[in-house]
Amino acid sequence: MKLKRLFSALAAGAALTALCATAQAREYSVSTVLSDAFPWGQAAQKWADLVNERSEGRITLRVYPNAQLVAGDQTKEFSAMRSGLIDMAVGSTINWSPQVPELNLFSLPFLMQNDADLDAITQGEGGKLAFAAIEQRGIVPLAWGENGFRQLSNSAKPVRSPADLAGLKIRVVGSPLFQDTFTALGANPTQMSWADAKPALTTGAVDGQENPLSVFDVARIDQVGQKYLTLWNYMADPLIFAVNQRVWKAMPEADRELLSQAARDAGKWEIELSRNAQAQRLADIRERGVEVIELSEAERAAFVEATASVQEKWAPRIGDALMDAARKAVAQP
Ligand code: X2X
Repeated sequence: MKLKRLFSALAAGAALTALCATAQAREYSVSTVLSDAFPWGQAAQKWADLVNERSEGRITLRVYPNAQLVAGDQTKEFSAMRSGLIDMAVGSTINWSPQVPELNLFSLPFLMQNDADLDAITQGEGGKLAFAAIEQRGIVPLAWGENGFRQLSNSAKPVRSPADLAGLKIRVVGSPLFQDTFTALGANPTQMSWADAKPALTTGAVDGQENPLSVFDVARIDQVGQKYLTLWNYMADPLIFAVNQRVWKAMPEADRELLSQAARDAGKWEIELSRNAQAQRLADIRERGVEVIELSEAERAAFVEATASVQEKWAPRIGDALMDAARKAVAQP
């Protein structure tokens, strides 16, 4: 009799545990622009995998690539996350800058020259200020990843100077700063989403585009007539792992910590992965017959000079504190 009671108590206990587990099991949406064929999508998937593993299946992050949760309009991702339409995202500073002007910092032409400059900003005071700006707008930023230094390609000719860009139609992201940069360079910038970019290159509606080597490589941009690739490291867009504030507040503290640590681990993993692949990607791109143009110091300086007005115009929108922190960071030897 006693034993029977014990068994039924145990059974009830097990049922209760199962119920709690189901009650606690949660799924969240994560938006990205690029799929897991690219480092960007892999960053989000890594985050999802780590969270799933560390929560023993209790928390599922479901990744929705190709900006599909905002019908392909990547510059709406931040607003959609803020309104709660999207729970989380791994997003580019470029795409969020229409809503978070401070993030234009990373799009300033020729502010950063290399990975060390980028890290000095994101890992220092600049990174803290950028995260504070995001937080102020109702989103909780957790960690950095990266899309990478953006290089310029076109179908017409080797571009070595601003004069070579004269009149070339260049697809740029739907962020006003890019319009200014390419106008200052004498090109003819056309804003469109990534979803529209490849078709526009295919038909020749535009002559060129700018994206990191990983994107050029994986999306096979060489196959849509982009024969010339200028390595100019004119800017880099970091990725940010982030969560809607209400979703965040509703989570138990332990889950927040789990999610946040997993984001930092996934970001670190993706940054390494992305950087380590650079040399091979460039070799593959050359192998496919793309002419790669490397600039001398003097050639690069001409681009820097031509775009100086863009930094001047945008610095006030980014804010003095962030501009100062970034300028100090890149001045470090
Ligand atoms: O649209 C682009 O060029 C891309 C994929 O790099 C971004 O989303 C910033």
